[in-house]
Amino acid sequence: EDPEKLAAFEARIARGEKIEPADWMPQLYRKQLIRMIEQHAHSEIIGALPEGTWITRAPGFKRKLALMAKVQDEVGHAQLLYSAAETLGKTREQMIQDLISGKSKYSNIFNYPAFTWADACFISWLVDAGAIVNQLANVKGSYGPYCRALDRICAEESFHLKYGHHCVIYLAAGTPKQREMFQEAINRWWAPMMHFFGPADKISAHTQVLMNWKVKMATNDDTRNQFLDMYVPKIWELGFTIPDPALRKNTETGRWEYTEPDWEEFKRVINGDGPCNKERLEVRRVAETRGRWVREALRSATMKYVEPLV
Ligand code: FAQ
Repeated sequence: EDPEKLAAFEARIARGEKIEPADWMPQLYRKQLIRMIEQHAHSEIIGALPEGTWITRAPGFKRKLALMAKVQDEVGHAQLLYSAAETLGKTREQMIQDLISGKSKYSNIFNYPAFTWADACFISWLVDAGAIVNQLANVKGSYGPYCRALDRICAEESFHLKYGHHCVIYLAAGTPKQREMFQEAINRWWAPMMHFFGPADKISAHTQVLMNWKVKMATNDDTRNQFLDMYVPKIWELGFTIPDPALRKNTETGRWEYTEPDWEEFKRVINGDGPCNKERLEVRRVAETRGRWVREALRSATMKYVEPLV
């Protein structure tokens, strides 16, 4: 890599300038961004599945409508993110191929089943909350197309968060059975939620390089801590418990203490061996196969339309 170009690139980042697709960038910056944005896009598309199965079973017409709009938004976020990743030179077709072949990763948390309506509520409130903590930090990052996509995503996610919170408050203020359902959802989802922010800083592979180039604006432990800071008090306020006896805020350090998450389980799940990985990818494979004729028809319709004009 040309040291002068690299120094000029890093100086731009230090000044807080955005890097745009046609600008010079180190190969590693491009590679890391493709990896991260692509995984983020896949997470949105796979993330639509556990909640998506609840659209027809959501309690009441208004909840069905709201959930349908939310799921549609998540798929829209994937489209924005695939477009941002494409500016770096990887085609959307290749990204989809890498998703369905299992080569690319996506968020651990969507490999768990949403058994009950309360699980869907946990996702809408707390998984969205976790996603927002991460995205609000990275919106100030260095790559223009990713930041602009995140900006729009955050605006939409803030509605999802309100919707999710509303659903949870309803359960919390409901019958003992409804409260029990949400408590069970917390018990099931807490471990994956702790994993969601990524491995502990001391074992995270990419944090340092991503933070040097302002792609990632906070470490995994910092975003996890921020999430705990904002949401644990809200969960406790509603009278629910969190299945970690060691969870407490250390008032001296200002940091949360918790039982070390099981990173072996995390690794298994992100490498394809979680409770729902096969099922999630199968849904995407079927969609890809069933949608092929639509893509082909569109391509040939465009050709026919364009040809007479040339
Ligand atoms: N799941 O070195 P690090 C959402 C992998 S969007 C799976 O710490 P990094 C919206 C990582 O890729 C949720 N894999 O990695 C929604 C790497 O593997 P590799 C997604 C994970 O990149 C809500 C290895 O572990 N958000 O939820 C995870 O510095 C509700 C080493 O890890 C984003 O993607 C994980 N949780 O930090 C939708 C935001 N964590 O590639 C529907 C953008 C780590 O070497 C319903 N991404 N890995 O094979 C990021 O901010 C970062 O990529 C992190 C990971 C923080 C996720």
